[in-house]
Amino acid sequence: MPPEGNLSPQTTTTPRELHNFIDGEYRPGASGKKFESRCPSDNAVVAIVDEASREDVDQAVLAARAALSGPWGSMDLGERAAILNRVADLILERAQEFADAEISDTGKLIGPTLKGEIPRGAMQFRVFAEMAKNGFAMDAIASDTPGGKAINYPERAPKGVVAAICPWNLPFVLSTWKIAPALACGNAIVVKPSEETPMTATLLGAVMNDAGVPPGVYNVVNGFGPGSAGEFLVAHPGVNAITFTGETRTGAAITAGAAGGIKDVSLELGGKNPGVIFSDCDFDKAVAGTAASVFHNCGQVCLCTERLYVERPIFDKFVEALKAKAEAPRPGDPRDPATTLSPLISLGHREKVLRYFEAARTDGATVVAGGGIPKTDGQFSDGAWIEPTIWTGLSEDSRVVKEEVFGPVCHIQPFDTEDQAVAYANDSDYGLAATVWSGDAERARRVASRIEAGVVWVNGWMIRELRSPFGGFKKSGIGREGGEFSLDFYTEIRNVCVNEG
Ligand code: NAD
Ligand code: 6OD
Repeated sequence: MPPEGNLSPQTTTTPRELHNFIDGEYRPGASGKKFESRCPSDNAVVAIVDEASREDVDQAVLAARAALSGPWGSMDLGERAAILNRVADLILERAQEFADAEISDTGKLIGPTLKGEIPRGAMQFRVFAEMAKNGFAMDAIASDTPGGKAINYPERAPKGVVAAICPWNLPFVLSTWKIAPALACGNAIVVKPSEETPMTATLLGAVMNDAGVPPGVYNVVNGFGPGSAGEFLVAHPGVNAITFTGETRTGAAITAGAAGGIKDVSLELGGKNPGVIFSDCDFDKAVAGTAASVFHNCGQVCLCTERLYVERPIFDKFVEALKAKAEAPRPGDPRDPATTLSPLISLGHREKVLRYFEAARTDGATVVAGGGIPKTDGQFSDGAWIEPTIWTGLSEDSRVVKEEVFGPVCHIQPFDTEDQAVAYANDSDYGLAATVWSGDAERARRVASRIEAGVVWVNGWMIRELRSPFGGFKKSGIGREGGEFSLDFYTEIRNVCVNEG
């Protein structure tokens, strides 16, 4: 088996052996417990992973704490920025390896993985290297109070040891989203990848070493949530802050686990994102953009649209056009550029999605497209495939309209007035993302400003600037990350008040 710091191209017959990455080295787990990771396109075992015990997590956190008082803690910001830029360079040099690892874990399509997600992970390090290079200076505040004249100098200090608990849907993009700002701000980090997708975070350990990141600054512990690495990390007294992306109910459990230690928590949680399509939209662009927003990555992006509201005059035409888009993608080998459908993350997740298919039928949905499992041949017949699925005819309180499915699905509802569309869009416990499609720029902006969501796209989807704020309203999360918006979470602010009286 190849060592995890140098992943050769995957063959499904030779699973990789993955250790935890602690204090700059790959270490076997202390308990000897292991778990399997499978590729969902054919259900083959692709990795045998050491499950981190409480002792392993303790070692990782202690290594991170020790690193804070080593060279990393006192490093010049320009030098830290240079190291982060080297991390980016090395990811790009090894992009094929990272893409191969990500595909093995997720069954994602080669094109968007190699050309999109891996370079985007590298770009996170560039963005935060640039910010570190410029310093994190804040404006001084002069004051003249009855207590005396003074100048206040707010300054940023690292938070300490950050725990990053990551999901499986965009493993590299969403873990680097946390790792890059944490390191740029001078913290040390312990990453807990999803048990479904341990590879890219593990491989990144070797890149960190090669780039000159001191041992202990970047650590990876593999395992599950409750009773495993996730829970041990959240409870560890040496962790100062927890950044989490995943399901809303997991976010609630993590917040409860962190409360006793008064640890800061940043939560990027679930969504049930609406798309509002007015009759005056550019029809073809709205259909293409909406299809991408529903079906991309098999619907497994927190920003995917699952509720569509279409103005009545174009409702039937829109439903027909989206049906054609739903029926086009084809399953197959994710490494073949001709494959256009990727699988769900696991057979277990497919069971959950199939239960929603059943719930939609029970509630009386019209199944416009999909609703089942696509035909696949040979080795791929064991994969976690699902048909892109469209429903109409449900009431707004049906389960598939209310709950996040996290698959390539949507329900389409007609609307008659702008107020009704906004009311539909906001009638959700979640508030992560939304789209508005209209040729009337003023109306589109007006509607966008009334939608309760952390990001509202007008006439587009997934145009995501890494320096823009990201996070959710309501049960979609707490806090904002992205560019400067990450700084308040990854740093403590100290105010130095100089008396000039
Ligand atoms: P999940 O909540 O099941 O798991 C996420 C991570 O939390 C995993 O690493 C898991 O092992 C860990 N975990 C689970 N229980 C834990 C516990 N009690 N203590 C500590 N760690 C625990 O989420 P998932 O299934 O991996 O991802 C899909 C979900 O993530 C969807 O709901 C999706 O909307 C959401 N998501 C949100 C965003 C966002 O930015 N808002 C982005 C991507 C995914
Ligand atoms: O900004 C991005 O690149 C991106 N893919 C964000 C997705 C977030 C939630 O899954």
